[in-house]
Amino acid sequence: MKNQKRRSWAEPFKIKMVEPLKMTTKHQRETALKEAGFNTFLLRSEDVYIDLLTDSGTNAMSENQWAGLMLGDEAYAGSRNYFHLEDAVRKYYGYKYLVPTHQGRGAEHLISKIMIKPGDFIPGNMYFTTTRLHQELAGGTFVDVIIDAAHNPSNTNPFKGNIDLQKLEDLIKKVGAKKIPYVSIAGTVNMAGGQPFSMKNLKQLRELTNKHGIKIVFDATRAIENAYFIKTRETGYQDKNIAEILFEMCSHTDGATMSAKKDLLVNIGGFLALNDWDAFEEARNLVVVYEGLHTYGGLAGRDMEAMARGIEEAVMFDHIRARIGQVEYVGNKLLEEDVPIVEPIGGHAIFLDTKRFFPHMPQIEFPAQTLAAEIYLDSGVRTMERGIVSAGRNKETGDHYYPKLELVRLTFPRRVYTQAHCDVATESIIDVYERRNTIKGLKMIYEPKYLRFFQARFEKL
Ligand code: P61
Repeated sequence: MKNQKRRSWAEPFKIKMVEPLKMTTKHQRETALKEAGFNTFLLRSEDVYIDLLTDSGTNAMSENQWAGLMLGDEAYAGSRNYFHLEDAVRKYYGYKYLVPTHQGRGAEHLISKIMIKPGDFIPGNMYFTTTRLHQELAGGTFVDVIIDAAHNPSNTNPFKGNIDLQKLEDLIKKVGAKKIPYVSIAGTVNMAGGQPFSMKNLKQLRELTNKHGIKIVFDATRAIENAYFIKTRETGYQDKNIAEILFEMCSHTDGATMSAKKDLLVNIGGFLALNDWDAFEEARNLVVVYEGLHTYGGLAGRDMEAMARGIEEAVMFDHIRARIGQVEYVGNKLLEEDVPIVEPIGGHAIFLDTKRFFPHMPQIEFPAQTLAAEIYLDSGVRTMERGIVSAGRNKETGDHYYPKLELVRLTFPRRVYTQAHCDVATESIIDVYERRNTIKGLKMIYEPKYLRFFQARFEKL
């Protein structure tokens, strides 16, 4: 004990209200899993013990956010909560104009419709499922320009979310800048394992895109987590606070799409933020068609209030350090037991590397889907597939994409689970790892057309 390193943080909150969890037997979980077609998205949440499916909308709000709900101004037009949110977005993200949306994909839909013409190309630092689909539905083609290291789970580059500027230049040469309306850059790249980009890389990207008149649209969903990594890993940023780094990041971009269900500590909400008046005018008009009036965008006034208050809390250093610290805690425990995970440990989740976990299983037997099902069966812990099922099919050839990364994501909702929950989840994964050679893969028996991973069904081989 004496020699043990002192832990430098604990959760900067205490618990005021609790939500009971149901414990299930293995037999109950077997039945639930079969009914769900071996897809963790199709489980009833009541049958889940520790829910690490996602950090999206699953966060615990603070007393200040809950108090804010009571101040919801539910006017159809001109709600005061909209103006509060607009002020907060201007202050912390720095964009001039705000269009609220019901969640992130609502903003992706609008920006794709406004900026992409059929035949365009949209380079980005790895695909995200909903982002790419909206780009494709608008007639565009996504092009992955993330650095190669991001596709290698064992590469420990601290900024695996960086854009490979050479790949981008090559694309510009090949298709011409006119066919590239914008570069789509995401903070702590989700599909790469929650990996950040550096400020240096973003600045270089800005220089290159300025040269060619190409815009940058920032997926700011987890921008604050990215800012934490810049502060802790990038030279020159140690003495800046999270809010300053966030503001600087946004200042190098032209606009942002936001799923507020992550960084911003709310259960629902999102926005599109822009600097260009013309694009804003169009977004403000289109939002009326798809989401709701431009001063609520599909949200209740109270949701916008909770979001505005969430921004203030999300940039607090103690909060973000504890949030990412919890993820690191789990990752380090798994590494101690030699369980293969994506390194460095990312911001919102631990990603199990199933190519190393199940070296005997071909990708077409859905190793990550199999592992997510197996973990649920073992302990009632729910995780998510991020591999071949999530990647979907090539829209031209109709064949599966075979992504290099075949991962299971253990995603940590903010301010929800204790260290003991983390220990239970970790122990379950270690147990499954110990009997990994006895586990058989799956076959897909139902495949929906869009975002198939949400609703696909499987059977045991
Ligand atoms: C998640 F399995 N993420 O990580 P919306 N950009 C980014 C996201 O992470 C994101 C959205 C845009 C989710 C929910 C989810 O394939 C899936 O508010 C970086 O969810 O519309 C969402 O924001 C979209 C899970 C989404 C998935 C798509 O769990």
